Amino acid sequence: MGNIARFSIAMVSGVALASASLAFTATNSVPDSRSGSSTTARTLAQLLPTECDGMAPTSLIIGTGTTIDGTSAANLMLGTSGVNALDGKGGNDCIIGGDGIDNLKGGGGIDVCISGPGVDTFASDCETQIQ
Ligand SMILES: [Ca+2]
Repeated sequence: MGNIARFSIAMVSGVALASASLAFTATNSVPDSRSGSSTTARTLAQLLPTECDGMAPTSLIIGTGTTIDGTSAANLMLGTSGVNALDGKGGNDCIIGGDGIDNLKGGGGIDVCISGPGVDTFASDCETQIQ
């Protein structure tokens, strides 16, 4: 067999391999990663810190100003990074001051008040006080 014949066989084999490879990759598909998005719903109870385990908040109150008031319902309340006066009002509340020098008041119900960085003050109606 001459060099030209060997070269021709090698070329035909190479083209056949390349075609098979393209056909294989054309049938593969990569699913969307869904990176950056999530559609899994969370309950408020799942957002509670461990200090508030067993509580059943029905509303989430995220503070935006200095004074943050709860409702008569069981609240999960989050202070801001600044100074806050948080009042859970009625219901069994989980109150988190966050940063800043906060004043935490539980109101009615059995409340858990959690300080953050900074020296916070607790009213006596915070049944559980965590500095
Ligand atoms: Ca705060």
